[in-house]
Amino acid sequence: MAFDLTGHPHRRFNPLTRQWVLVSPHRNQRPWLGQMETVADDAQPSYDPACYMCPGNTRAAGVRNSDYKTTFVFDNDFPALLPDTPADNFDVNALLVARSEAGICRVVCFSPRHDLTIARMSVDELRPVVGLWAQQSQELASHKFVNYVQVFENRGAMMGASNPHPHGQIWASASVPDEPAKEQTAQQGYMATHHSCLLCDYLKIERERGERIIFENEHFAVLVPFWAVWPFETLVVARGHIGSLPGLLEQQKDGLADILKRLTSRYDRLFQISFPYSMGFHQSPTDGQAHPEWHLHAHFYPPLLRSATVRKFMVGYEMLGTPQRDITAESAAERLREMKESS
Ligand code: H2U
Ligand code: ZN
Repeated sequence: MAFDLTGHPHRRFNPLTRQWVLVSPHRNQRPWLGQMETVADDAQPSYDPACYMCPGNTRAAGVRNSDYKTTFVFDNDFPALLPDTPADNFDVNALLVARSEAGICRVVCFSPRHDLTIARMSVDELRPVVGLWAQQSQELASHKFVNYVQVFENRGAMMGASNPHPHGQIWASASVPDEPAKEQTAQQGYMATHHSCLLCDYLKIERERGERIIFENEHFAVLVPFWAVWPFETLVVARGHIGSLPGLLEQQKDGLADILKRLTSRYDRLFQISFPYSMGFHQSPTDGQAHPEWHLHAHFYPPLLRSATVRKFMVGYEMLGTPQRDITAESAAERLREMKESS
């Protein structure tokens, strides 16, 4: 009996984090065969006087938002990191180890409209969001103590977003957080061995094979990575070897805005709801070193599995062993490829 990726349980390797995922395709739980209940989309007003992100409203700290027309950025009033944290270490026998962490946390409103989402915004409206992410990444990196800028969005109550107003966050920190740190080690290791970029080479293979590519434009490609853990996880990869958001040319920023709109509108169609996810960009650290190994990309991690209400839980074996999935990356990609995009 020959080993077959579509029929036999197997482990797949994530070369970016050097971790494994267990795939059980023999269970063949094609998620679209499950019950398809639709959930009432709680329609939002275009302006909510009680929202701390709407233009002109007052936030928890008593500060008033400007009457912004496109995007708006502010320092998080309840920041997880503080810029003036003194640098120090704590170490008891290498067993009780702590390091102080300085940082800056900001909130980015994508639109003055309370009722929009990335999927419902136009590409023209998304373009300033991409521009702001790049500008903020650059500005935050200019603070001497900042070595990494993490741009992300928690979308939907299921992912813990505190407010439906379209927004994301940016945390700039003195340390490179664990996920990009793992990816950095892997990208450096790959470049040292192969004398080429891990994600450039990976994207080339995926474009040749086609089975996990969802769609692409001139500047970015969207695929379900071979090693995806979340059922409809996707990877947005820059087609050129670009290390960071500030490194994007203007037409590449246009390309990214187009990709974001198209991907999220496909997601919304999948289970006919405003699709929840956590997404974020991984980019080069800002530690003053050259990082030729870094290749800009975004991860979308949506929790839903089978319908608007049936989510994947990372429990049991995944907490104690390794992450596991039934539906293969290839069938998730096929499903997302079938979805229509909205304009
Ligand atoms: P999330 O929805 O992704 O949790 O982000 C909202 C952030 O907004 C959250 O980190 C901040 C919270 O601290 N916030 C303010 O900065 N000001 C407020 O008035 C309320 C919430
Ligand atoms: Zn609002």
